[in-house]
Amino acid sequence: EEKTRCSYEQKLKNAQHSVSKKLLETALAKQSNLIASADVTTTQELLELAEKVGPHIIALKTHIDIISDFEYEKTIVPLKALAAKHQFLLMEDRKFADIGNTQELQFTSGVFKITDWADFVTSQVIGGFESLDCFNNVGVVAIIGMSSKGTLTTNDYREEALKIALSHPNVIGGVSQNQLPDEILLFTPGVNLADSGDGKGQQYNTPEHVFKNLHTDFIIVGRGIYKAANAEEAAITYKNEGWKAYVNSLEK
Ligand code: BMP
Repeated sequence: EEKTRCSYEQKLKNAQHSVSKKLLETALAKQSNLIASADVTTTQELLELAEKVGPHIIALKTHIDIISDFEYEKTIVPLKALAAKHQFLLMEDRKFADIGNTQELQFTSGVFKITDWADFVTSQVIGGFESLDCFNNVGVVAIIGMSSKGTLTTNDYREEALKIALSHPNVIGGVSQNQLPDEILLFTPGVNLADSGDGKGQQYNTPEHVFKNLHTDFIIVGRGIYKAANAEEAAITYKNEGWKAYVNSLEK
C-alpha cells in the first residue's frame, strides 16, 4: 500500500531551519501553498503584482536581475514593506552556479545585494557542498531537477544533487519534478491550469498532478498569474486549487 504524504504539520514539527518553519507556518495560516513567480521587468509591475497577490501567497519569487529600472531604494524597500504587510517571504531565484567565493560575491555585492533582503534563494549544487556555505543567513532551495524539455538533470544527477541538498545545513528544499524525501521541502515550478507548454521548452503540469504524484509542498506559478487579465483572481484560483490538491493528497 502506498504511503500517504507528510502533512505540513508533520513537516513543521521536524523542521530545523527558521525559513522552513516560517514557510510552513505561513502555509498553514493562509491555507496556501502558492508561490507566485514575478517574472515582470519593471519595478512598478513588480510592486503592483506583489500588492495584488500578496494576501494569497506564501512567497513571491523574483528574478531581480530582469528588473530594468532596479534601484535598491525604489524596488527593494517597498517590496520588503509589502512582504511584511501581506506576510509573504521573498525568494530570489538566482540559481547560483559557481565556486563558493564567486557565489558569495554575487550574493552580497553588486547592485542587488541579495543577502540584505531575500529570505531564501535558489542555487544549483553543481559547485559542490562547500559552494553552499556562503548562504548561511538565508535558506537555500537546491535545483535538483528542472522542468524544461531536454534538461540534463538525469536520474544520476538528481541522486547526487540530492545527497548534497540533504547533507547541507543551509538547504531547506529542492526544486524538482520528482518526489523528494520527507526531510526536505519540495518546490515545483512548471504549473499551469491552461497550458501544457510555452513553445520555449517549458513543460506544465496541473496542481492536482504535482500534489498527488510528486507530493510537492509548494507550487510555483508565473505566467498563469502575472499574465492573467486579473492577477489577483488568478492567484486565488491557484491558491484554492493548490490547497484542495494538497488536502486530497493527504487521503489515500
Ligand atoms: P512560468 O509559470 O511562467 O512558466 O514560470 C516558471 C518560473 O519558475 C520561472 O521563473 C522559471 O525561471 C522557474 N523555474 C522553472 O520554470 N523550472 C525549473 O525547473 C526551475 C525554475 O526555477
